[in-house]
Amino acid sequence: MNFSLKGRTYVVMGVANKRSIAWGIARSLHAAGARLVFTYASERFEKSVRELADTLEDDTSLFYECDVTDDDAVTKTFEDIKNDVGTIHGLAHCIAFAKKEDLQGEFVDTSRDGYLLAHNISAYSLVSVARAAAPLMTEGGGIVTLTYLGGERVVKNYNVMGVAKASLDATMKYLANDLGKDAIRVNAISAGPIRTLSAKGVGEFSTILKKIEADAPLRRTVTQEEVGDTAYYLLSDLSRGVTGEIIHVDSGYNILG
Ligand code: NDP
Ligand code: KAL
Repeated sequence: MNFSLKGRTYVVMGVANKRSIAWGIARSLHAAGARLVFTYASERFEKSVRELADTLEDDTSLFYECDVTDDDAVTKTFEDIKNDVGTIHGLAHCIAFAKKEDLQGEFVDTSRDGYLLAHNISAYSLVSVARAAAPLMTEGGGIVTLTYLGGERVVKNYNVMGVAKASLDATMKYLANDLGKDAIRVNAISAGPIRTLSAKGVGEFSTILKKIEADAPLRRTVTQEEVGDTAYYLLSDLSRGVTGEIIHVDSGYNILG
């Protein structure tokens, strides 16, 4: 069995900057020999994604704008990718968003608007992206999404995003069941807290990191590289018997009572 990704193409959605988990995934896939296709929400991040990709050795990456709240944009992005590269072998979905005011205080105060926005971008987007990407995975493939413990348990301040992650986790499993007959596997990585742009400005983030360092079985936080290598595992044939699974890359924190 050959676990190199040479000759394979993977779409990576959600690189904002060098701290993004998506960038950790991109580097692991690239190190394994994959060709990369990047998508970003708006022009605002295009330059930074292109500059990062430029740092990859022998870079042959492609770039597309794709706001996942827009069904036509999602459809067009994957049509363009099909025209430009043909077959793809997998996809990393590293996208989430909620309004700042819904990530503090009490969950009971979440507005209908805020609830729908968080679910639209953070959970439904996996459905629309999987539907658009599946026809390009003519040799089978893998889809990986990023989730967090706050979807399984109540975590202070995570609020509406926790409910959206619970929806994302179930979405991942239903997609795994639908797409399995086409040899497409769908899995999630539940990452421990990592300081990224999304985490910036989040109250008490440093306290959360300190708690992981004190209590997690490995007594340390995890890195983008560690999540990236697990994504490589899930997107390669190493995990060929695994689908509908949530792998925690969190120093073991989730096993604590
Ligand atoms: P980043 O801020 O680096 O990435 C978040 C990404 O979401 C951005 O690239 C942003 O795109 C994208 N995004 C937001 N709205 C849209 C949209 N409408 N269309 C397309 N893309 C959109 O943060 P992370 O790397 O931390 O987040 C990646 C994933 O990891 C998220 O699902 C997050 O919930 C999850 N996660 C993060 C953890 C952490 O501690 N950091 C822990 C567990 C899970 P753009 O930049 O182009 O706006
Ligand atoms: C318990 C934790 C800390 C509490 C809070 C909330 C974290 C929510 C994640 C969510 C994705 C953050 C946002 O949507 C931020 C957004 O309102 C403002 N930021 C932006 O618009 C930037 C510029 C762009 C790039 O961000 C996005 N997302 O588009 C959770 C911690 C311990 C773990 C984390 C951070 C989990 C997670 O899901 O990210």
